[in-house]
Amino acid sequence: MKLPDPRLRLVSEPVGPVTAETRALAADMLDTMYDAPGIGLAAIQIGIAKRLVVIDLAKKDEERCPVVLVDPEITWSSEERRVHEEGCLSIPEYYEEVERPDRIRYRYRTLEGESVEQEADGILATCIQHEIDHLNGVMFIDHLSRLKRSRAIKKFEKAARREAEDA
Ligand code: K2U
Ligand code: ZN
Repeated sequence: MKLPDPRLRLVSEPVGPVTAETRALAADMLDTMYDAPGIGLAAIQIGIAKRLVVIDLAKKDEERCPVVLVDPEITWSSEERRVHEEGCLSIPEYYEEVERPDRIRYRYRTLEGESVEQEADGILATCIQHEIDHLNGVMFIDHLSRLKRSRAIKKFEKAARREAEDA
């Protein structure tokens, strides 16, 4: 789903116990993510308001390394913050610098149902924070200055209107 679709602002429901349906959804999300291509995807971006995230930082010529995060949450974030250019599959062709905590600790359940807590930094920390934002209806443009954010939203509302006229 693309901006300005209001469903992107939903707070997603916890997945709870992993079922075959959860695994099927994770597989769909990974297909969508690899097609985009992207390095992360939250279920809401394909219209399912569930707290499920898929990530794969592997470059296109590297061995794929998909990670599925069920009901992920950030349990700690560093004082140090870092700026990273971010994009979003729901806000195509729009990239801006976003400042976020440089290192985080996060907890999630795997598709096998085990609970894991890990630390992340660099692009992985950026991506996990970006995806967990999606689960809470927050998008990276919400971290920008009001001026930049309003410019981005106007740009997408114009594009959405143009599409409606062409349709
Ligand atoms: O949630 C999404 O829209 C997927 C993003 C995740 C992401 C955004 C910013 C920084 C890291 C990850 C897509 O992967 S956007 C495409 C992309 C690919 C590589 C690096 C940055 C953005
Ligand atoms: Zn995004």
